[in-house]
Amino acid sequence: MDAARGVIPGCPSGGDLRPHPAYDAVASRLAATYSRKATGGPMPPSDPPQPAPHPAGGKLVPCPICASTLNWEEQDLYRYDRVKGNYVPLTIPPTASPTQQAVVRRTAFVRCTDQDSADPGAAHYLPLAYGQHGTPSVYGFVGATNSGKTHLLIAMIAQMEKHGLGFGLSHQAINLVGHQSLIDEQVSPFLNDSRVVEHTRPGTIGLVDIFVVREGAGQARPVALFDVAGGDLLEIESARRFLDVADGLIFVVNAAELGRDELGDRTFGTVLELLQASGRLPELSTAIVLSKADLLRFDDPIALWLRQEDRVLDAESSLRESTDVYAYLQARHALAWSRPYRECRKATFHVASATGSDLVVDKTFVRGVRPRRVLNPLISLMAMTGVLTSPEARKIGI
Ligand SMILES: Nc1nc2c(ncn2[C@@H]2O[C@H](COP(=O)(O)OP(=O)(O)O)[C@@H](O)[C@H]2O)c(=O)[nH]1
Ligand SMILES: [Mg+2]
Ligand SMILES: [Zn+2]
Repeated sequence: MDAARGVIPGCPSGGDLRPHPAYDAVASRLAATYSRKATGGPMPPSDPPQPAPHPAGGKLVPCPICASTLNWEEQDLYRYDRVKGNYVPLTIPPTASPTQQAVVRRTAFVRCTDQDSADPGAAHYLPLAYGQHGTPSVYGFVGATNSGKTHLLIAMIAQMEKHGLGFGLSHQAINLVGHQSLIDEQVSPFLNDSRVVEHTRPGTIGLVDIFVVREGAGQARPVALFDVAGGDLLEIESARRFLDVADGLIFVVNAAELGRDELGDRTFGTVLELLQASGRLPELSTAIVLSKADLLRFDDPIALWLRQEDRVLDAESSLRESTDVYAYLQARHALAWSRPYRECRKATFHVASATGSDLVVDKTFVRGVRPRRVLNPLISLMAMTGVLTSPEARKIGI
């Protein structure tokens, strides 16, 4: 093996649990996690949390876009008018039958006025279903521009659409209009025609899609996925507001950047410092994803993990993968990239490739697109943030 490429001689991988310094670090954190659990410390509650009831009745739901609190039962309803390309007030005729009302309400939106915007008319719209289930979970992707956030997110949605989440989990998109255009304009060209996904507009924190996820016959929980543009996060007010409502973050480590800068990705530091300042770090869970791992396909143990199954919820395998990725980052002098693991409440490390290959000609991946292991980070994050509540899910995260 080639030490110059950062391959770890004898690095533990797969089923081979040989002692490695990194194991001490992760194993002691795991032990602490278990003892916290045993002593009733701050672990996920046994029942999914419920949205706060409003003192005067109704249900309070934080808006994932601007962090203001909405009383869900008092909202006027809107619908998206395709012809006008805008949202218009929705009136349900009083003569409509309960079934007709339910059908109309499935595509209804509530309006949230952007209090902090300079434009007094600025507003955004959330699907009515967002506030009608258990407490929503809000996840965002963090990483420098070009780290692979958008491709990872689109590959996740593609795999969810194609294969589902697996092991008895069901999911359903709740912003039907937005979901369909996401599929038509981004997911399908990426998966079917191997097209490169367009860059996120700089300076935006974009809500990409919202699903409700249900474990067996359990309560449905909304999960909102945000693509956070990299770069000058400190400059973007919406980034700060987003961090006030986020429950989980997917930190994207760009495999192509390892070894170039020992200080790691500045975006990670910026986000962690903002969270530190607002006192939110101890509440947050994180999945740290070594993305574009196809570029490391000659490096054990990354190649080995890249070949493993996706859509797996297995605490032991998750710990082994976390340990291997941590050890790999250490060997590549890239431990700065593992900072979210040191500072957040719970973390997992993952190996993933959104595209499966790297050669791009004329905005097309010429060897085709084959996402590898993109859903495990999302599944782990759902486990760590209490969306999944099975005994195995509760053991995920170090
Ligand atoms: N080899 C490889 N390249 C990727 C992968 N994902 C993204 N890329 C490349 O990295 C570039 C930036 O990805 P993008 O998702 O736009 O990054 P973002 O700025 O963090 O959203 C893309 O144009 C792709 O060419 C991957 O899984 N493997
Ligand atoms: Mg992007
Ligand atoms: Zn809002």
